[in-house]
Amino acid sequence: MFKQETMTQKALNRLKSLSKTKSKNNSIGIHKLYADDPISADKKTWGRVSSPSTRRGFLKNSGLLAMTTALGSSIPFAKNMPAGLIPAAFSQTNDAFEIYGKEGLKILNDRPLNAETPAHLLDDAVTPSSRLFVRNNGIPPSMLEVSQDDWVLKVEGESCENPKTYKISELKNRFKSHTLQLQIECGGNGRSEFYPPAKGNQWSTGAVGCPEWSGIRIRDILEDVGIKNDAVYVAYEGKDRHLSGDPNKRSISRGVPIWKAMEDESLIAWGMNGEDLPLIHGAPLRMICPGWPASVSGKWLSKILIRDQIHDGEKMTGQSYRVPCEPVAPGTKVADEDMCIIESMPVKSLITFPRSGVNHELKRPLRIRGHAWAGDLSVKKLFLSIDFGSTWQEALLGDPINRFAWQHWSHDVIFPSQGYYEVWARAEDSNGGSQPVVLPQWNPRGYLNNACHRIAVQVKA
Ligand SMILES: Nc1nc2c(c(=O)[nH]1)N[C@H]1C(S)=C(S)[C@@H](COP(=O)(O)O)O[C@H]1N2
Ligand SMILES: [Mo]
Repeated sequence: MFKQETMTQKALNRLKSLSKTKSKNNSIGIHKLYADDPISADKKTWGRVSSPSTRRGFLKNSGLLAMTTALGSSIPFAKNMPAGLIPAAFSQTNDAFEIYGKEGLKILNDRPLNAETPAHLLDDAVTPSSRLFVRNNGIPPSMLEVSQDDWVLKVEGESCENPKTYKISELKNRFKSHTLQLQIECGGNGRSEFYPPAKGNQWSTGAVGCPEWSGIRIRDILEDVGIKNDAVYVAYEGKDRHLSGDPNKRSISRGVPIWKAMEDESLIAWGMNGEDLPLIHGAPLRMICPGWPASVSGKWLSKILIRDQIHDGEKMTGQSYRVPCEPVAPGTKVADEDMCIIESMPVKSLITFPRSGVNHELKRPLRIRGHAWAGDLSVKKLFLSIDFGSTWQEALLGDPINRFAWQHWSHDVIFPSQGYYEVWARAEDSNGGSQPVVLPQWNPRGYLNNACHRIAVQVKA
């Protein structure tokens, strides 16, 4: 899907000039640029106003790769390709603005690119790559930079006995491969519901997914280099760039305590759903530490650091991916030293069928289904309510296919009359913890919203 196209010399020159043009527009996302004034946006971005025929020629020459570079993210792509090198369709709605290889995602930001999946498109047992959310903090590397043959992974850090550099072929040949279905969820998923609102991507429910990943255990690599006794944390560095374009700044570099990195399901992955990792999801190599905020699952992985202290990389410190150590009133400013790092994500569930807003015939039962997950724990029970939480019915809940895979549930609901109903889903974890029906504890950055998902059903006689 993300196969590189043949590059002609002409296309390479074009790429160079595009990246120059792009830097002039550094401060503004292309989506916004086009929303404001599509015609002049075309001119600013491409240096000319194009006609449909010249555009077609351009696409044939340098293709998706050039668009990737121009947009500073992986290939946002317009569905219908009307006039304009970058179609004026970008200016209209999110529906007209598509990311290459994706289907029906909602774009929240295009610089950096962030897009979430509507709940009804997360219905698959295993999330296909076309439906996995995208969360970038910076500018991903280009297709040219992520070849499997040239890529190296360095392992070093204060608590690393013998720093080493591995080629991908070595990782594949020397260590045992594992394929597991593992859930990742952005720490900010659900942020849009908090009040007072928190800055950042206004995720609703769609920054979660559960694809099948293939790779090796992080533990096997750590043991290969040797871990000193004072090791505390394992962190990643990736090959994406800071939004400013400054090569000395990093967009994100996070990590996990060493025990989490040593778990059976913490992987260095090169594959997703039986194919090579798509560029947008971290090709050619990424970390997966499931059940924790997905920000610990570093994409475009180029370095693993074994640290003798809690990692202090970009977005590890300050207020990033942290919540108040003690509960605070909504709207409170909290000092950095009173913020604690988020570890396991809380219990949560999603209704993936039917889509909210369906009409349903009164005389038939309606089979509702979805998934549930619980960070490092598992889900023990799943309840549905059709009366705003007054009464709850227990759904049929399956076991995870492996630890850290989400669990599927379903239940036949019989509505007592025609009219407007809401179906609410509430999961309970293996420690007896439940999803809140209203909202969990407010926090300044709007993390960890695991409130019940609800859909609307109009029942007709
Ligand atoms: N190198 C790198 N790794 C990264 C990020 C990033 O911006 N750069 N974003 C993180 C965050 S915040 C999330 S939620 C997940 C998103 O993974 P996905 O885009 O494959 O869904 O990747 C994480 N890993
Ligand atoms: Mo995230």
